[in-house]
Amino acid sequence: MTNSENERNVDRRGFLQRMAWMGTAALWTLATGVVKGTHIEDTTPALGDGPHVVVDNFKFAPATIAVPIGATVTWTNRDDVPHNVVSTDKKFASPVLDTDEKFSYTFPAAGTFKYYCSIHPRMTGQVVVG
Ligand SMILES: [Cu+2]
Repeated sequence: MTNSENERNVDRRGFLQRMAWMGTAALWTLATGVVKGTHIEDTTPALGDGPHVVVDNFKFAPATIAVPIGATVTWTNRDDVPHNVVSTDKKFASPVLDTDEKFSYTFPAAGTFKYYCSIHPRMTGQVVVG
């Protein structure tokens, strides 16, 4: 083995060691990400705090929700098709919510606030505030 061949081999070993280290680092990052993801799911209540309406199977559930003045209602689309939440009186309107996306609106005054899904107008619900 000549001197220069020996140097090349050393170089290659160093390269392989760096690659192995990078692979370990990448795996560690992935593992940490998975742990973090699990951690968030474990500590966050499935439906969040406050009054909640779930959109599932082309229905708002509950269809009527009663909340105190100042409450923030959160809608979550648990359906596998997009829906939205649009106030009949144009008081609020969500963007189109894909699966698991949320929309929140705070109701500052008493009243009955009807809403529907403009994509599927037969989907209706109401928030009774007061
Ligand atoms: Cu819909």
